[in-house]
Amino acid sequence: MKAQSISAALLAGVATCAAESFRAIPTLSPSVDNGENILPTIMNSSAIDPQTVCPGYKLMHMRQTKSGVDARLYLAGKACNIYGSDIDQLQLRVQYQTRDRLSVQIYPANIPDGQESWYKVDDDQIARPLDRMPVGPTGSDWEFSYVENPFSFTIKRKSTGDIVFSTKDTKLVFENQFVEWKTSLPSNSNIYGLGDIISANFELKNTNRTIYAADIGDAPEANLYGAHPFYLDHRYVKVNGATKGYAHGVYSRNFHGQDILVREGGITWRTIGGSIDLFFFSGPTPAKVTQSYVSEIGKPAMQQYWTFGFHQCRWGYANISELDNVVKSYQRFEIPMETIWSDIDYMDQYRDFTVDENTYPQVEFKAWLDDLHKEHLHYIPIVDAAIYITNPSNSSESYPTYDRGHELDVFMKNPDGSEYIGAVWPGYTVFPDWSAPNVQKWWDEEYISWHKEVPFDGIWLDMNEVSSFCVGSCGSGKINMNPVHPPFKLPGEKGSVIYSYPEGFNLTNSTEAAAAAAASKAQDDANNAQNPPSTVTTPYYQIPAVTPNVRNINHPPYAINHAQGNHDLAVHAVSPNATHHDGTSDYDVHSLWGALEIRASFETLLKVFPGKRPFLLARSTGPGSGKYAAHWGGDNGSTFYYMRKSIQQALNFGLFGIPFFGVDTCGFGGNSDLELCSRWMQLSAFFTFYRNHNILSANSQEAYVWADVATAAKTAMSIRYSLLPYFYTLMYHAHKTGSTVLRALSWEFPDDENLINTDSQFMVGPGLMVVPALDQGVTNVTGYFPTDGNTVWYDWYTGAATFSDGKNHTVDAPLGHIPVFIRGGYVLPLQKPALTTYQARKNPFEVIVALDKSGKATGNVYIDDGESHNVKDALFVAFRATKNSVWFNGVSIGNLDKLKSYLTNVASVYVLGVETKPSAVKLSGSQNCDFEYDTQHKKLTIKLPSSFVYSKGQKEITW
Ligand code: MIG
Repeated sequence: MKAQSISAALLAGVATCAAESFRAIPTLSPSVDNGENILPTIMNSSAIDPQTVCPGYKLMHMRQTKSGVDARLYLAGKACNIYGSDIDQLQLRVQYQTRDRLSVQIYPANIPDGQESWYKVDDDQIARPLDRMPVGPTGSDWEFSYVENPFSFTIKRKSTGDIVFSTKDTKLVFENQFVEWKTSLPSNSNIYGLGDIISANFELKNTNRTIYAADIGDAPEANLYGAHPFYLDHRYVKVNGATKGYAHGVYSRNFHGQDILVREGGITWRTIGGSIDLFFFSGPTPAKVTQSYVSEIGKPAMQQYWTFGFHQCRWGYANISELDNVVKSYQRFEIPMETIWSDIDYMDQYRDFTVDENTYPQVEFKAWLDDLHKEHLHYIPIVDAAIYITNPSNSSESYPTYDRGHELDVFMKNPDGSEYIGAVWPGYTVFPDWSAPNVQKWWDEEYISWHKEVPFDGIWLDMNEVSSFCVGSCGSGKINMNPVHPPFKLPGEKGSVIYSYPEGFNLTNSTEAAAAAAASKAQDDANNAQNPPSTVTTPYYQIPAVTPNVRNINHPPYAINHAQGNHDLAVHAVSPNATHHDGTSDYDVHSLWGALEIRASFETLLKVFPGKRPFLLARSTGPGSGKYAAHWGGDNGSTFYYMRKSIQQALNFGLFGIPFFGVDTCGFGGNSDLELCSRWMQLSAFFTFYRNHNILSANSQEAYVWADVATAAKTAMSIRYSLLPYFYTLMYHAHKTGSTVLRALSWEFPDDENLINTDSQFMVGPGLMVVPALDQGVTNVTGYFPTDGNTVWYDWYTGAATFSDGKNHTVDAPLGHIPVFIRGGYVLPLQKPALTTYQARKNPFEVIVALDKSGKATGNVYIDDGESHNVKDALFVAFRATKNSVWFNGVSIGNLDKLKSYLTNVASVYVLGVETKPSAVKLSGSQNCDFEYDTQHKKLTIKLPSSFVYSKGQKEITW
């Protein structure tokens, strides 16, 4: 069947489909997701400071090893048993692993059988940087020193004499449910990272960073979906009167729930388990720090070329004809749209690996997807972490995905060995256990067979914190009730209608804003009348006292500042006592569920698409997840605030090794509006992952909904699609070296102290700077134009040199215009844009050569087939420019004939910063080229003959 006829038929059917058949299913009471109301220890003024009562440790028996030193630490006095039971004897292991990497590890010397996971991270699950070729103390840039009693240690960078980390004059506290160490920071230290958190400032000062994977909307300062206990410390010192920046990185390989208290003078690290497993990366540039860190945790996956196209998603595309209408509308308005996504709407009653036969009938859907693929467009559906559990008493019900998984014994358990049953969208659910022996087989088979019915191109992994809408195994003994409705209203349901708008909506749309405000108040009043707001505001739950050598994993004695559900770890997540096949409790590995699902899913997609790069987008991530997946910033809101924060999120995930990153453009929660969506469609066009996504029932926000947004989006997209070869090449470098793609200005200009907190503008690679307008109602924006002495910033739109003085300047930014600057010294590879990446790759290439003050520039372009997992054929062309020439130097692997269709001609070279009109432009010293010179903007445009293509070997153009 043809798409045309299908969609016509469906369009005719829309009216009847809209009146959804009502299923009478019981709704879970909101109380199922209530935990205890706990006072986090850091907010408890009567909580005892372990430093005042604990004895610390005494170092003995130090001995040299091949890579460093080993020693024993003995409890130096009476156990304090403050938030757990003190461990008597610890092992200290120091390894000078490479010149720039030092490891300091402290863990119990005698770990009883079955308790390994209490203290150590499984190296197979999360890669541990190893001392493959230890350099020893003399070959290292680091120096480890210590005090015996009470034990403390200090880490110094030899080349700078800088003390980067010291526990001096503090006590180490090491208990079975609590580890505390304190380090001092000098006043010139600037800390970044420690996520997944959105914070007031890019640079972290006086802030509490809690790490515990949570299904929680993007609340500021809250512990969000992933666990990334890594920070970059960037310090500025005066050397001979000039300011110099030195950076190092610290990775604390601990994934237990934890509070990291960052203060002016130091950091207090408190975790509710695990051990001390620290790695120091000496930089000294920020770029080198991230490369070293990311190379150890796992370098980012190379992405397929099409994934750089624009993605459209929303929660609430109710049927195939709605999807079809979105695709067609983008085409009609000639706005590039590469990939259409499905949220949970397509599923049969929210069950993974199904389609709803009423709204997404499988045969028609497959035909529609086949037609989509013929147009070189793509499709990505969501897959939720939780698996519906078949109701055994309903003989008409069939959910083989669960039945097969149950048969293969792949789900998480209760401590008594029964299946752990929580609740998510479909009702009572079970959860895959990534340590179950058969789990990969089951997961593979579900996808392989489903892909035959629903030919998707990538997978979106949601809810993998892992989220559950009730406390504990709430479905145990109740699955005869399945399916059940979640214990809350869906967005758009009565009482949960969305009335919010971006900041300033009342200024731009006053009548609508007033009506929305009134409706919102009426809804709140009605809700309050029905369910008076609870009066319990103070925490009531008293954590039981420590029982020696017994762990309380449901309510650990130290309460981390977990932002979800009154701080109870069991709320809106699988509970701490859920148990895995390898014997671990959720308590010990909670924050790694997402990372493990990501890894398993990557293996699966390699089987679904043999030889091709898997595309995965995941919500909960950990160190190394970038090796397999992309990430989005989670449930932001449709506000200018979240648009601004998206830059900080992108930069942080760059530090965490997940450079393929984007946020829900135009905003997820709440209604968007013309102004915000226009700004945001333009801003996100410069992120690696570019997707518009919206919550169920909020006003539509596709780029064509407002004429002005359509125009703004097209403008920014034509720049993005021109830059696809540049983006793709940057991703290639990230994949090969662990480098970042979106960059903080401070990483590119590491000696400029003015950039400490700059996350309102950013770099794409080394050669492009974006200075977006981020506030409502503005028509200009003030940006900082850093310089390294040789820097020239060229306006993207005119090619003219602009400010290059290391100062703030205000530039025009009327709605529909995003200020973008090219950095002199860099060569950017481009290609003429098109409506799809497939078409764009058929267009001629172009090159921008942006000269710096000394008349130089370098850059490169990487070209392959855009999809192979193991690349066999590829071309890499390096560019090197001087005042009056540019050289192309190509090197290749494999057979370039296979890349022929991608090696279109290089049509033009634009040279920026050419002071005077040249008399001639020559190819290889002889052949004359056409050229134009723009005197006003000092821009030379060289037209190359149509035979000019990227190739192996050298080519030279002179002027
Ligand atoms: O609890 O699938 O972050 O992108 O639209 C909500 C519905 C579940 C959360 C994801 C969001 C997605 C939504 N999901």
